[in-house]
Amino acid sequence: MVFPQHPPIVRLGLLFLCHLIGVGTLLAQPDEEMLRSTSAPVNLVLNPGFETTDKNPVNFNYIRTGVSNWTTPNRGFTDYFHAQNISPTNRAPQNKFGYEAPHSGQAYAGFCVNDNKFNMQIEYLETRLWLLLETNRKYCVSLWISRADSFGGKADELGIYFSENQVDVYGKLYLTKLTPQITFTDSTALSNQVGWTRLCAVYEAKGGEEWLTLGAFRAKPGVRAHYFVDDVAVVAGESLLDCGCAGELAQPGQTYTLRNVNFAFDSADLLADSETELSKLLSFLQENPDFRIELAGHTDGMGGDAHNLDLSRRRAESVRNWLEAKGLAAGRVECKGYGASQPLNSEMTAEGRQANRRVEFRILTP
Ligand SMILES: [Ca+2]
Repeated sequence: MVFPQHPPIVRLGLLFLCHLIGVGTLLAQPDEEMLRSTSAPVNLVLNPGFETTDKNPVNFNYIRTGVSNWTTPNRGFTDYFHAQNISPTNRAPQNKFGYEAPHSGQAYAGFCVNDNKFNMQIEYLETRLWLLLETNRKYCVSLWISRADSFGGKADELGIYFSENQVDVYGKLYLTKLTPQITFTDSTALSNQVGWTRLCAVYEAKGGEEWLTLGAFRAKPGVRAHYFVDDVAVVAGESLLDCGCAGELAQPGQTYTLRNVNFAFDSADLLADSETELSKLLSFLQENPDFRIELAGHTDGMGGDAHNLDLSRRRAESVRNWLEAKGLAAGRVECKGYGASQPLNSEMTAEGRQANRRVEFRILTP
């Protein structure tokens, strides 16, 4: 189902009306008051796991013909797989593209990136968000993918394009004129054929975005690949750590600067306001028990080199001690002090020096 063009508040009213008069609401609609009163992150994607359908899910094979709240922007036939489908080609876990159990529930979607045999299969998924994105607010955008077994190729990148208006080029094939705001290039994730991998990014909204389009916007002719997709999410979140973007944080060269982790002047004593971010780091490490990290302390350029090296190392160790005091197993954190040798900003201003005083972490490769 695709909602008609009404602003969100009108849509809420329509949904409520449908509910009152018993027109089978096809989705488990969140209640807006409940959404606004809860502190838990709310997914702005409706029907994120493709479980809710407008028709009996045993009978159709394409997203556009029956999956609630999802459509396609072009003429590609984006696939739908359901455990109960009468056609073995569109069943889950086994179907015409390979074997994969749903990441959630009984269903998932799938799209071809290209098909050099028929040269007509480039497929996308499109959905209307539950609420408009807010100006300058940051969101965690994530989905689970699995590359299908049947094609040898893989995409170099997948993208997500946010727009105020619905993308509708039905009759055309490619969306290559669009520039997705988010591009996923994690080669390991895009290659993986066994089980599901999460793609994840932080997106700062322009404001007013209401539609999300997902697929390969830079497909190369001759590449033939198919991806299964499940559990698409857009929730408020500030950083890769907030969002639990494990694969992205583990990319080679990726360093994450802890936000609002501060120390008493010229000391390794953590200030109390550091605990919010440190708690996120602790949760992240507990959710990803295979990860080991290096914590790197950095000072500004005030003070002597030897003193700064020592202070920066002790600050990293303070963070490690905090994590271990909260239950993190020993041996998962290495500490380094870099003193003032790796400034991020000018030492000439107070703001610059403040940015240079920091603790970073990077995930160590096994
Ligand atoms: Ca699902």
